Amino acid sequence: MKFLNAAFISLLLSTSFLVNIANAGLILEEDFDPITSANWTLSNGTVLGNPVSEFFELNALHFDGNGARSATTNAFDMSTGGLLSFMLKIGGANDTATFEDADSGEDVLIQYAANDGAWENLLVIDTEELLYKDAWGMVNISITGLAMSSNTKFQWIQAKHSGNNWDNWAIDNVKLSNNVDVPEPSTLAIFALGMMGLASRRFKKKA
Ligand SMILES: [Ca+2]
Ligand SMILES: [Ca+2]
Ligand SMILES: [Ca+2]
Ligand SMILES: [Ca+2]
Repeated sequence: MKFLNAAFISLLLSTSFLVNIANAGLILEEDFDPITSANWTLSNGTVLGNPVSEFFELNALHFDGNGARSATTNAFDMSTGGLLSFMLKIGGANDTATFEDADSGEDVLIQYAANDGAWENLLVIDTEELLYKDAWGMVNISITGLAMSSNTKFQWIQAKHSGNNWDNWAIDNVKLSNNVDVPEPSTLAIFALGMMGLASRRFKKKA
């Protein structure tokens, strides 16, 4: 009976180990429904939601107002590299109250800062880019090279625009993952067998 308990516990341990590995890659997930404020430092970005029918899914982080418009994440360990993905829409010829046509030269920059260094561009998105003009499109950015630090922050920023109510854009469904070394199944099996062996030895000693 005791041995069965020990075996069961080691099985539980190895199962939870498996679950941890499966989730280890995703380190930031934000759908703004509602926003997790602790994830962000915002400047002239507002979370708007239904009934803004032009949004991708319920609420989105919408950029408006005077001054540089930006959203900055916390720092993450990106030393193994990874992937940043999000949905983006930029005001175009449709010219609505929520998405006024952003003009040429009013680029949206996605940047990183490694180990508290200077902000560097990961991607510059021209506001005339067809993929995101008046329509939601997905952006995928591989985190490689100098962005791979143990302390990397990310930000979205539009420094140039015509001020309050002009030249709008929004983001939704931000996901950041880092690459993890996933142990091979054989390693896991050996680990589980080892746990069972230890448990049975402990039982035998007691008996
Ligand atoms: Ca959303
Ligand atoms: Ca404009
Ligand atoms: Ca435009
Ligand atoms: Ca403008």
